[in-house]
Amino acid sequence: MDYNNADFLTEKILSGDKRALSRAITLVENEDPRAVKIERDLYGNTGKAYRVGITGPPGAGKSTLVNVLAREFKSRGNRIGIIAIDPTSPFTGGALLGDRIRMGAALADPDIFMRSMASRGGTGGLARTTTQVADVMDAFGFDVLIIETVGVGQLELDIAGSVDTTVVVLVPEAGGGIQAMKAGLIEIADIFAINKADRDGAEILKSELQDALSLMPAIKNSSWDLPVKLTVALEGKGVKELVDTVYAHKDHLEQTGKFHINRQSQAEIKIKDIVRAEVAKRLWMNPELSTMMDSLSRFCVEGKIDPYTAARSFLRSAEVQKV
Ligand SMILES: Nc1nc2c(ncn2[C@@H]2O[C@H](COP(=O)(O)OP(=O)(O)OP(=O)(O)O)[C@@H](O)[C@H]2O)c(=O)[nH]1
Ligand SMILES: [Mg+2]
Repeated sequence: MDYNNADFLTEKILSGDKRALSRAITLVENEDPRAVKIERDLYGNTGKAYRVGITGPPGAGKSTLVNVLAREFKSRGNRIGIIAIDPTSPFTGGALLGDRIRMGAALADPDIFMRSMASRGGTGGLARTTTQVADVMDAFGFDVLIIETVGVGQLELDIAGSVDTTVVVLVPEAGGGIQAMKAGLIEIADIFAINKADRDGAEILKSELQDALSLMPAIKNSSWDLPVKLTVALEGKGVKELVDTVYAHKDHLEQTGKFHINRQSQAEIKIKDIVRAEVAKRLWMNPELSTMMDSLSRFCVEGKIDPYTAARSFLRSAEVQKV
């Protein structure tokens, strides 16, 4: 038995071995076949961690906030797992190093485990395997999972489908409320944190946001009043209140039954992803279909057929062959 063996890793993860956890996460990230076995065997132990997403524009102070949030959650008796989605290339390591420095204090803590992932291959500001990594960390026994993802235009929307509470971090700047509305951040936010509130304009942004919110009927009619909190992550200010607000949102989800509904739609997304990948694999790996694809693509270039008709004949052929 060793750290390359799936059963060994599963057993060690359940007994709290962080080295096994790190190793399994690497297998998941690399989409190694052993990861599927580990994920399946661990699945019965997932679902206990409360998942909090931290998103927002680059440089808003998300990592700094995650660091202080993690310590606040810990002071309330929780063990914390952090996943930081690094928007840059996995090969430079630059942002990874940066995150390690900004989260320095939290990292030295045995109750806080941090993992950076490259966002490559994924959409929605999440790495493709983020939810699988989160599941493995969940099974390990963390009480709270914090997922940091960079907000890049529309692309952070996926985070909202992967966590229980989404905190959108903004910073004071002119027109920030309008920008948040345009970028669709209001739709995904469960809580707003205006960070860098030590700077001018935080109160103005807060009232801008509240004005924008009052204009949105869907949000006005919701039984959850979208809170806008001020934080100074660098000084740890407002962090207790922010954690209180996360717990208030959790209570709201549980009391309204939304917690269960959200978790179910997250499970549906996971199943669909697996089905999609499996279908694609079957189609692309089939030798006869592959030959057919060669011809079809050639016919397209030669102007004999359009891609839609080509796709339809391809699918018909897959059906006939019962692929
Ligand atoms: N003045 C002030 N600066 C802050 C505050 N919080 C974070 N910063 C600074 O803002 C800069 C960016 O902080 P990060 O925590 O790296 O921000 P981020 O959103 O994680 O950045 P990316 O992950 O690169 O998008 C750093 O220099 C922080 O020290 C704050 O509350 N006030
Ligand atoms: Mg960061």
